[in-house]
Amino acid sequence: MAKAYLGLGTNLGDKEKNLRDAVQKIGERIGNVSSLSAFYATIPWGFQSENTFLNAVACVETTLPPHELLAIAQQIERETGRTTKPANHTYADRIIDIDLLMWENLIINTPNLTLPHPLMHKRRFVMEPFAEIAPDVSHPVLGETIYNLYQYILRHS
Ligand code: PH2
Ligand code: MG
Ligand code: MG
Repeated sequence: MAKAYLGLGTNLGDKEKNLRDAVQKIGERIGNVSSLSAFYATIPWGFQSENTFLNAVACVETTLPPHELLAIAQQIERETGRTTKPANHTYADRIIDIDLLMWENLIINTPNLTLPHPLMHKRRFVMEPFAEIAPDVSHPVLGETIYNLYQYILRHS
């Protein structure tokens, strides 16, 4: 079994339900959700919106390789009601976003998937819930624990 870490975010509709529905589908189709962070209310990062986010991180134990996991996560996004994704590189309000943050300590760079997630260590809305459930996990590129990377964000914000 591989341990994969998923970042979840929503800023539209019934946000708690969106997260709970996504977690349930992840458990049914990707693997056992062995830990789930609290749900964190956060302000939009990188774009302007009046809709605040609810964010969480989950650890899932899976036999799926990363590209298959990603495809299923995207299918769950569509089913949970994510309709639009901007084609240009801007951010937009969304019912659910499921990002593959890490898959074990795998490092890959492909057109549709980069692991670890290239921006995760800069985002408090990811690193705070990640540090809650997996403080001792090491970032395979940066060589620091999730806890230390989160502390770095806190000191520099
Ligand atoms: N996701 C983004 C961009 N900005 N801000 C917050 N607070 N939470 C998110 O999940 C988020 C964001 C792109 O996926
Ligand atoms: Mg995202
Ligand atoms: Mg995404």
